[in-house]
Amino acid sequence: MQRVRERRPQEFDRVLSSMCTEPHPRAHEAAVDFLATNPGDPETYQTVAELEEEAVATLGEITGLDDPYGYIASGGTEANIQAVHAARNRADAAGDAIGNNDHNIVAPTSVHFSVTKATEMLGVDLRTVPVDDDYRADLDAVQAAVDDDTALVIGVAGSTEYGRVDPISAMTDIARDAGALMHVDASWGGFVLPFTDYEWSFADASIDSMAIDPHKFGQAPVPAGGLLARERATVDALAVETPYLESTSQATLTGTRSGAGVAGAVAAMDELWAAGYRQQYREQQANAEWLASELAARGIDVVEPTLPLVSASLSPATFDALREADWRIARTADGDLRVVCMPHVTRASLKAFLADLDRVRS
Ligand code: 0PR
Repeated sequence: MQRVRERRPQEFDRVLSSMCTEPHPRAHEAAVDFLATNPGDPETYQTVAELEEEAVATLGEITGLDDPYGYIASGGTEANIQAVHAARNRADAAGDAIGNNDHNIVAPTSVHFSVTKATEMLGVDLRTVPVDDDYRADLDAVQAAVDDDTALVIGVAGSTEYGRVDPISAMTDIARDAGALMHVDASWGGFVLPFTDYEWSFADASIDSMAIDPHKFGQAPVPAGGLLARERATVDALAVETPYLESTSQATLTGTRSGAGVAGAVAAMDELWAAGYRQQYREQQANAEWLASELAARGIDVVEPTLPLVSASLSPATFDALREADWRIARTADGDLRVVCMPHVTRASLKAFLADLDRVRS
């Protein structure tokens, strides 16, 4: 049997729903080269371990952090889980002294569902607060939700459904006043936000940790997420001893993990940081604005794309007809169409999409 050889992976030309993209060719090559390496065993696979340190250093540069701690995770899910995990462990350690281990975390309803996974696994209470009319965390609601038992506040910098950036600085102030840590989920937005005026980074606010995924806008192959921390204590709070490895401790959630993601991330960032990513941001932001104006010109309600992501209302029948025409499109929880302008999305494919939209609506 040749079950794989007979098949080709899906083309990207009709994929408008994905937050992953085709890896940069150099990243692809690097991933193949390092496929059999395991950064989970850094004393055996020393080259990939060095590359991981370099990846974290470059992610620090991108996010405004001089001496970053952290590692290349399997994705935004793992980075978010570990941010909650570290905050819980740090709060536990502080709480032990006063006999209180009853923690909560506060995040807007727009937060990615990986945070639900984290709080379920870690036994902490998730307090979600509403977003405002522009889909950003409502600050009064954040303020009202935090208390002495809040271990972590999470803000999203580039939200999954509408590409919104929460008011990170103000949320960080609220977290600080409550004695909580602050985490920013820039899993999707992290490689475009450096080219915008948003306040989102370690340089903009005294945030403690961040998720930023090379395998999304970073053009690295899956699996390559990033967990970054300002203080060593955050990563130390995750570390377990590794008695039979030559290294002494491990802070990752996974054990054996792919060196392909690590090497691919470094290769992509070497090629693209900063000029290539800037160019990609400009093109995709222009594509998103163009698509939004074309949809609006057809009388369709559109949410303004503040990052390269367009949401618009389409009837279920139109949506289904476009799926039938092989467009890979997704919906928000409210049923809006969601088009993510990732690097593989070209103006030509958006034109073809609009032509099909006009056909199915007529
Ligand atoms: N944080 C944010 C803001 C995200 O948008 C996502 C993923 C995550 C965290 C979790 O990241 P990982 O999936 O890397 O663990 N958001 C999309 C989603 O889950 C990702 C996606 C990727 C969707 C590829 C579709 C797709 O084809 O919906």
